[in-house]
Amino acid sequence: MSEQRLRTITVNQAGYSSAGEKLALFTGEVSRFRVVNLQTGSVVFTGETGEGVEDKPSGSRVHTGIFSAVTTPRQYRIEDEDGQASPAFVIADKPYGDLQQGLLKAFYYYRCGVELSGEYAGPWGHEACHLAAGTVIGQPELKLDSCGGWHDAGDYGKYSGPGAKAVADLLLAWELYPAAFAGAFTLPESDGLMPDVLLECKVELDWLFKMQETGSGAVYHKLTTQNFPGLEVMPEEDTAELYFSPVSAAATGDFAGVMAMAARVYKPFDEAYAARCLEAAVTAWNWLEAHPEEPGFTNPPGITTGEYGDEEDRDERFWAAAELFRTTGGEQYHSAARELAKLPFPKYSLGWADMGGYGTLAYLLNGEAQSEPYLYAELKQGLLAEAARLLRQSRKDGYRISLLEEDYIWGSNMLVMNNAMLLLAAEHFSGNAEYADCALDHLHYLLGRNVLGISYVTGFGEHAVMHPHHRPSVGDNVAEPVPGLVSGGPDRGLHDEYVQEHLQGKPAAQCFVDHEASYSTNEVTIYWNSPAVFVTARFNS
Ligand code: G3I
Ligand code: 9MR
Ligand code: ZN
Ligand code: CA
Repeated sequence: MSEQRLRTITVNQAGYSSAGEKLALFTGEVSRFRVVNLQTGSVVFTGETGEGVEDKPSGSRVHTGIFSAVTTPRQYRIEDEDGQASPAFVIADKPYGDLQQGLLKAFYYYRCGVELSGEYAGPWGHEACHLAAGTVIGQPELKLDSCGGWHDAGDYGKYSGPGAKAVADLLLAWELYPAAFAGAFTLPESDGLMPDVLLECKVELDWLFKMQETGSGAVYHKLTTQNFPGLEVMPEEDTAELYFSPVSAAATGDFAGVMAMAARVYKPFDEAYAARCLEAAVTAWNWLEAHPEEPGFTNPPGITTGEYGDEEDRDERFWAAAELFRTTGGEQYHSAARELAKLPFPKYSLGWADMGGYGTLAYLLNGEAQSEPYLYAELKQGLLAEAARLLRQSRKDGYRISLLEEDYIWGSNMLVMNNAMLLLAAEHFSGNAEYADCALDHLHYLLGRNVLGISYVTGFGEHAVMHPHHRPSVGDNVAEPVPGLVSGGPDRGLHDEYVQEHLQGKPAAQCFVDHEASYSTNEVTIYWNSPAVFVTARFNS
């Protein structure tokens, strides 16, 4: 692999909208720059970068180059007087249509249990995988159908809670920005009736039904082989025995939350399906009610795949109650949500372990009229205060995002997109356009306006991630990785051997390497893609 080089002129490689503000970010000294029309070679704009700010997370001095005056839809590049050049980018009326489509199509590529082929998969096809029944741990005689859903990530495990987060982001995107999902028919199931985003989520929901324990209503935490397969193993070659790990309260709460949401969203399209989702949500909820104190999940002996441990399940319970209340109006769910809301857990967080933010969004989106006014006001005020904090942090940051140095953890790009989602939720409830502008700055970061000048979305951008820790991309003999995948991004904790060897002493935002061995910085997952779909949909609606 070539030595990682810092690109000094960074842009959103997926482009900028004609009407919007346009900023490139430069590291190094103040300089003059020019915007060049790629087709004609002519200089369409010249300018000078601003004073610059010291940026702690990236360990660099960052200067702003404004070129908002360029509005003609074309392809461009920015150059400076030292012969440095930015990656190419477009200016277009709607630059992010293909990006949203690609980020959503990624879920098709994550599908398990079906062959991916032909016009839908392009060169990235593979045979049907993981078709065997799984063994329930603790009940060796019990074999259950486990087929379907999405692989979690670069590995082939399937995990209930992370799957629920991914579906929740996509369904929220559909609920808030339906116009952004009009007119795309790119899946084998596309019928012009149900939008692709709902068809794709149905794949995961259909699998989630299989994760609910018959009788109890509780939900198995995960379904995986005992160990991760080798990095070059294609999905259909991964034939080791599959195991259902024990049920957990976190998985059961997430399941109830997402099924209650699905019951509402699918109702106009398929009443019977919606009814099935609601029934599943209610049985899961009833189990939670009967099991108020449950231990957090830990991997059972012999299982070494992703643990997704979560010691705190009040957030998942809160989400379930709020979502069931929003969907059914049932007073028992409202009072449960009100009681849970009194407890101290994060209410504005959208992470796979901290799902309280989904409960808050469900309660607020249900409307003030249906609410307990004091709780509604408190949650709304809290959400806006959190967004204001993110806005303040972004304004101090050289790359204009809300992450502090300590936020560059495993999957930092999820925080980038989750924070952008929260800012957009604040825009929704306040009408304040500053929150949307700040969210867009987060998208610019993801697509290349970061200290490494790399687009963290495969297939999107001239300098995009090429070597994700993603088994199909490693094993398929196709040079280009599967497109539309969001890489985890910088992790200052240096959690794998490759980065431990190569990145010692780097500033937080540079603790990333585009190498397939780096699972802690360059893996991909469904729940890093899903908030990116939400954010992109906002700017396509
Ligand atoms: O929350 C703490 C924070 O308080 C602390 O300051 C920070 C310091 O490092 O750590 C934070 O915890 C991190 C946690 O993620 C937060 O989400 C841990 O260090 C970090 O190790 C942990 O990483 C998780 C990783 O699995 C290892 O368990 C990632 O979130 C999670 O996305 C990732 O998930 C894996 C699955 O296990 C297997 N499939 C692939 C998937 C993606 O890599
Ligand atoms: O490939 C695995 C990846 O999908 C996981 O996210 C990661 C963390 O749990 O683990 C990876 O597997 C590595 C294992 O943990 C340690 N040995 C090297 C494996 C990667 O090839
Ligand atoms: Zn599979
Ligand atoms: Ca939790």
